[in-house]
Amino acid sequence: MASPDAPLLRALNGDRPERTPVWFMRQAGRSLPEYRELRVGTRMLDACLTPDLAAEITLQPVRRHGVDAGIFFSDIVVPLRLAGVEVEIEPGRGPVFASPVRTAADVDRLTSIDPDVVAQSAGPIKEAIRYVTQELGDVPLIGFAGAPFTLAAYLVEGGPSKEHMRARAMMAGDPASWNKLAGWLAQVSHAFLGAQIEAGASAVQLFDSWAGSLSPAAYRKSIAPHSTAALAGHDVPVIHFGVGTGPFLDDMRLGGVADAVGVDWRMPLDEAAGIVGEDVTLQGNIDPAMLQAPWPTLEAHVRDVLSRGEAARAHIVNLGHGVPPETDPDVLTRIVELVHEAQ
Ligand code: 1CP
Repeated sequence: MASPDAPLLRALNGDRPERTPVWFMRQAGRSLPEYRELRVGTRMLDACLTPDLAAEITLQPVRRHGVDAGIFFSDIVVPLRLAGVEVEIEPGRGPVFASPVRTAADVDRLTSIDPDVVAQSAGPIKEAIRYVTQELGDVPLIGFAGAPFTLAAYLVEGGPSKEHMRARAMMAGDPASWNKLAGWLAQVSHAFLGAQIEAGASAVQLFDSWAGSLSPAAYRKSIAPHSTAALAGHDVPVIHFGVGTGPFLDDMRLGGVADAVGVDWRMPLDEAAGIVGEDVTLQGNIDPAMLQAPWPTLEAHVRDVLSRGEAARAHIVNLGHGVPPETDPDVLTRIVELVHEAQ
């Protein structure tokens, strides 16, 4: 069991531990050679649902970098697979659905699946998490889920897209179908988070990676209530993350449901702190592009992030988005050392 004194949990609670906590979105997988070796011959979603593989991949970056949290190795579309939706993750591309959900009839068909199925079929995930949390000892495990909009962005399109036009078009043109779809996705993500918490996750992160494609008005009206529902009643701290959410950053607090808000690399943390106020922790926001810069440039950037983070009630260091696959893992280890040593 993670200790309540773990720096990550203290920071989520609004404290400033002696050591600033640091972890990296997408630390599990991709940039690690030991990950690529383990994954040979296993499809991504099969790896997610094989307990010993998922557990080992979750632990790899914690051992290697000494980060302050593990993030469970899985994917935002795993609960959809558990619900029986036909989805694969194509290498180099991302989630692809056999049948995009575009019309009112498509939405009716999908949402007739009982979201309780997710909880009932979450056995492999819970098994992996029970093992991981035992191995992690004092270090907290972060569980996660996709927010309804980011999941819908894939489902409606049928795969990855740039501006998520079809999901936004459904929202604008057929709000009844949109609310039905987003409401169902909220229940699916809620069940996925519940399974992870039940098995031992100490905190959760809701990824609304693509929320930045929305206007503040659309976010407030058509998204925030569903994201709030995905988190309702879970009694562990919540981190809420999106890319490009500067124009509605205060809404990302979800009226106080989020204990921490993730900030991407575009907005300095002191500016973000001025917007969200003193009731929320900030997470971020090293520019992933900086990981390619010479160390003195990167070091100065990390120190700047740390110093601007002092404007928030508490700060969890992370990247502004996920670790790019081509990242040299030693650079991540060096950042962890720097953050832990910095006063
Ligand atoms: O074969 C592979 O290695 C596939 C690459 C991969 C990996 C390692 C995918 C496909 N997903 C994952 C794991 C994953 N996905 C994690 C693991 C834990 C960790 O963070 O280390 C997490 C938290 C996710 C969440 C996820 N999946 C998000 C939100 C986070 C983010 O980066 O914004 C999103 C948008 C997805 C969809 C997805 N899955 C995979 C890819 C390549 C994508 C993005 C596709 C796109 O660009 O639209």
